[in-house]
Amino acid sequence: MSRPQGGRIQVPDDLREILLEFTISYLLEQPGDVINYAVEFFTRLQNNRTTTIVRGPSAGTPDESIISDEEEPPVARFNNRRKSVFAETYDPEEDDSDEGAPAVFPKSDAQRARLAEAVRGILLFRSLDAQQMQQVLDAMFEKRSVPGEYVIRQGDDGDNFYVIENGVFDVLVTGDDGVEKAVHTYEGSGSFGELALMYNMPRAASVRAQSPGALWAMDRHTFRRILLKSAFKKRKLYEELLDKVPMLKALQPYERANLADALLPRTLIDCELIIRQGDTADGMYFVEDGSVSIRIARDDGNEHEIKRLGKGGYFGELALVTHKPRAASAYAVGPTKVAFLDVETFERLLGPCMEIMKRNIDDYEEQLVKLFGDKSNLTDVR
Ligand code: 1OR
Ligand code: 1OR
Repeated sequence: MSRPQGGRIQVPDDLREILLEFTISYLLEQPGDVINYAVEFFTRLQNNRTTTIVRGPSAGTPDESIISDEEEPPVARFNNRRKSVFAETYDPEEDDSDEGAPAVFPKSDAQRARLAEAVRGILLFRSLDAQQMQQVLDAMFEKRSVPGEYVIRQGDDGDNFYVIENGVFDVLVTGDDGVEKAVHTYEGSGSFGELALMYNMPRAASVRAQSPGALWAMDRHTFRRILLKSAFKKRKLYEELLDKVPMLKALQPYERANLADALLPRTLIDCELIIRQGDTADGMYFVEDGSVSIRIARDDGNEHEIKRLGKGGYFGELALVTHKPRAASAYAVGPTKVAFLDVETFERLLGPCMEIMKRNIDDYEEQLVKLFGDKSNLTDVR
């Protein structure tokens, strides 16, 4: 803080920004104890500032081995939406959106079939039970778009949540410099428009049709009544876990939120088999609690532990990257909780982490040689 000659205290921009960030984070999460939350928040901020991924002796140039993450925000933060966060914040516990009759838009069998196809794979719908899913399908209505049409404009209030039936849609963000930039493109599937409805904030981005398109929309009220609690809970539940996985720092906060929607919890008992060496892969896992033993079968048939993973560790990615059978088996050590990510979502969401994963796989090979002298009697990981 500087004190210029006139005696007026100037608040540095950094300080203003950090305190604003902290306040927003506190208001969004409503954790109760301010001091404890502040300690946790600023520790996280400090850790995030210089996130490094330390590699083994096989590391290439120093530049390659350090992933600096100075831009990593300490909490999920979506563009310039924080300007209005004070106006309204979301507290799912005090959510009053349960009131009123749910909207029902009657549909023909053909429409139902098209809608069912469009919502398949929508991550936000994963935690719904059958009855909720039915309500969602009843409440959705069709909307067509023409090329160049803005379905959503950044800064507007949120009206609907959209599921894509077909068509190509660009996501555009106008930065502080006033320039509109494409940050993402949906090609014929997916959903958008949930952020403004979940967090009660202005639209974080614009969404513009690139081609003629067919959308299914759900109004704000229905979204909040049926989807909000489950989606919000899940994002919050997994936010902490995903924060602990260094590789995922390569994702933007928005992408991590999508990842949280996609994860499926699995509870395991001591010694339970999670992955069997040689099997075909259907997904990968993150360790939420407890530990996991990775074991490789030797020529004599005996299994040998090569690695133990704790909270924040991940496994089962190798077969997804190499498209080969599982290279090892994985077992729970004590009661353990893992989060499963299916292969389709892995391919869709973890593209930005691919380089880091591949580098870590290089390290597997190094370790392998150290452990066994050479890797000639084991399958090459590539
Ligand atoms: P919304 O209600 O804010 C715009 O309206 C929608 O665009 C938003 O919800 C999301 O559903 C969708 N950042 C923010 N919103 C995005 C993004 C995004 N991508 C799609 N939407 N980013 C792109 C990440 C690949 C981050 C840009 C910095
Ligand atoms: P997966 O899909 O092959 C088994 O299923 C998982 O165990 C694998 O993905 C990896 O996540 C993990 N070093 C460390 N982890 C390994 C190794 C490994 N093999 C498999 N996993 N290796 C080096 C030994 C110290 C073995 C390389 C073949």
